[in-house]
Amino acid sequence: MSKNILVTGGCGFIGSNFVRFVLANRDDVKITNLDVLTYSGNPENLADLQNDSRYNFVHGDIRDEELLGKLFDECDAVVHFAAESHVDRSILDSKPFIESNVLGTQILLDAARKAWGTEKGRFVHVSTDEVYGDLPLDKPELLFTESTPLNPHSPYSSSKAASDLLVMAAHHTFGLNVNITRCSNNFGPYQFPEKVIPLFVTNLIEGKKVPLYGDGRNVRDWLHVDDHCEAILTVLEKGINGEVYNIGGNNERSNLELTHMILEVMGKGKDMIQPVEDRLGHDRRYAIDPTKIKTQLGWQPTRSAWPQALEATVKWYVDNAGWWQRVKSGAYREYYQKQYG
Ligand code: NAD
Ligand code: TDX
Repeated sequence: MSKNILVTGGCGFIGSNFVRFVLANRDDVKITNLDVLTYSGNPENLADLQNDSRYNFVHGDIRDEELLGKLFDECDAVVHFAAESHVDRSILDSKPFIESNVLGTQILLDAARKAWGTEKGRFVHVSTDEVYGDLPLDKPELLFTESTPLNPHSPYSSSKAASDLLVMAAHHTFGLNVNITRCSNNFGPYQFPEKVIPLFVTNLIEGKKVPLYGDGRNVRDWLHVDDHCEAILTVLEKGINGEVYNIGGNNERSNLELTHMILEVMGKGKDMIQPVEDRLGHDRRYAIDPTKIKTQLGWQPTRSAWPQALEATVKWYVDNAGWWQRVKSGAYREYYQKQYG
């Protein structure tokens, strides 16, 4: 097991849950969290670890080669979350996506290679199911497997697919020890309230309507963030060098079904739905086949069953209003204005 893990993007939604998950479940691990703190990076997400001697925060960019040189000397694995992560923002302005997701990943790979060569280290790249493109609604038997061709549609997913290819290039060309994980949509605590679940829940708490894109029939495959974190830790500990692992919980829901469930949990009526213009190039359906990670590495999702897991997540946002109110009052306001008018 790796003892000194460099986590990139650990102040974001999944990264912060991962840091907390690993420190709670492994006694002998130290984590350095490298995060530049973009709009979605929030050190408050890990405020409870401030005094934990096994946790160290470094405020910096994955594109800072000099800084990376020092950090890689002191770690034996990297789990790479840092990225621009929101599809709608990539449609408004794709440049930051290319800079962090593509260039940033390459700079990180180069630093890993220089520090570790082919003998040491592990590089786990956290990617997404969106790199496979989308699936039709009328063929429910079709799922994304690891051999589904990459066919990304948005600037976000294209930048993630580019980073996946660069990771495999570092493996084939330089022998870097790598894994790629491709997970479906996550939900849980500390998700930035631009993503659909925290956006809808916090809007409803504030008495606002929820903006549902298009006909609401688009389907997403939902997994609790802690199940994702456990899967990444499993890949870090047991993954075979050079392999890709899909992660998902076979939990497909249309956006309309999701919205109705949130409204029901929160005791609100369907009149709170505000149909809005569809997302440009809106992917119809994502659905992951997680057979490989289940059968080869023994991972199972245990925290994602609906409606309980969704109810618990809604409750977290109700109980932690201070957290998202501080987030929503910042730079996020400007973006919301641009996106939804
Ligand atoms: P997020 O936007 O909440 O967090 C991203 C974090 O990365 C932030 O803390 C940000 O400050 C940091 N960051 C961005 N650019 C950086 C840079 N140049 N240098 C250092 N830090 C930087 O995103 P998330 O939802 O937690 O997603 C994390 C990763 O998981 C992403 O790579 C994303 O593609 C992937 N993923 C997300 C989901 C999902 O449902 N959210 C599903 C599958 C995969
Ligand atoms: O206001 C909204 N209204 C709406 O109907 C928003 C923000 C979203 N939606 C729809 C669009 C999608 O079909 O809800 C669905 C989920 O949207 P997002 O939360 O933006 O997630 P998605 O675009 O599916 O991408 C997410 O999952 C894969 C993450 O943001 C990515 O980082 C991850 O790779």
